[in-house]
Amino acid sequence: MWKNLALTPLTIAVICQGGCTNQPTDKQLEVWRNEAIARNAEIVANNTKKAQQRQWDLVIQGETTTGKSLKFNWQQLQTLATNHVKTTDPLDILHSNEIFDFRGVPVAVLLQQFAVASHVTDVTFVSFDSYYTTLSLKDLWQYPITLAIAKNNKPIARAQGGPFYLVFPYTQYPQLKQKYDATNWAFYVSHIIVGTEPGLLHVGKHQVNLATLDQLPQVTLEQTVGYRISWPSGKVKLYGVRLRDVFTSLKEPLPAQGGVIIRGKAPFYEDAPVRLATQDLSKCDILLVTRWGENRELIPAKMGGPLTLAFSSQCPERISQSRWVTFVEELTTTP
Ligand SMILES: Nc1nc2c(c(=O)[nH]1)N[C@H]1C(S)=C(S)[C@@H](COP(=O)(O)O)O[C@H]1N2
Ligand SMILES: [Mo]
Repeated sequence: MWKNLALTPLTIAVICQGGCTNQPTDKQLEVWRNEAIARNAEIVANNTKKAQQRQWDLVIQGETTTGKSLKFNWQQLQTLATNHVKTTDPLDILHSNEIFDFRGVPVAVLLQQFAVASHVTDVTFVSFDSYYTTLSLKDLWQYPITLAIAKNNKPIARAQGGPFYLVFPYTQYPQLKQKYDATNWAFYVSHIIVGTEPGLLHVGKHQVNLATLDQLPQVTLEQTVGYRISWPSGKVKLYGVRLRDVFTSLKEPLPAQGGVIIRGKAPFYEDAPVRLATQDLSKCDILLVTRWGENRELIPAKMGGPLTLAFSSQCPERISQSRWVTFVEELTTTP
């Protein structure tokens, strides 16, 4: 991008070589070139700033006695990150025997600032890319399982799982290795969910809770699911409401030529939102799932709940190969 813009004046010069009368002078070229470079630098700086602000906030939410959520920005976490965990890193496969010095904030220190409801037993970490992993609350109190922001004194690059990388003190507490394997080491954590959040959906200007969703026509599917983490691999029962019924009940018109955007908690869904065409919503059952299994249980955070997106196996493949969004939070229409 940087290069493309900067080269534009040169490209013009090349095109004109055959017989343009108004060929730019070297001086003019240099002016254009500098302008292009300056404009690019500005765009890059702005994008970087936006991305950093968005990506480097860490949100803690879920079942608290006050119902409030907490947000920590990069600066606040820097200040809190005083704990050192010296451990091997199972995801650093080229250095699997090396002991690294991770600096970060123990999850327990973050949770202390949050009035955890007494019945909560687990905590789910959601990552930028929509990955999620769940740990027992008891272990988080007992061990210095840490959100690391530096590895051997250097900030952790995105490619290495940064800026917030969930690390386990394997070397000091080898028993943790039995309980939590490499799949629990979560890269680029963006949200910590204590227990499971109450079902709440934003639809345009409306907020819809689980009780309201329960009043809409209920649909049951029984099929294999497209979720990647912690769901059974065989056929599973899913219960919920059709997306199109949600819009109808709220008297929110669906744009005939447009569609719907389904956003989940992971910031990934902001950059690559799942879009469905209005026409597709009437082709087959596309559900907002509220319960699952033989006992119609609520969907816990460890399975991406309380609200998830599902596609009936009757849907054309083109549609059902969309992402099965977990932690669904918002539906919006798009022209
Ligand atoms: N954010 C995030 N963390 C993650 C994953 C992921 O896809 N996203 N994969 C997990 C799994 S299944 C493994 S085995 C390790 C290594 O993942 P990799 O092979 O993709 O590096 O990271 C774990 N942490
Ligand atoms: Mo994995």
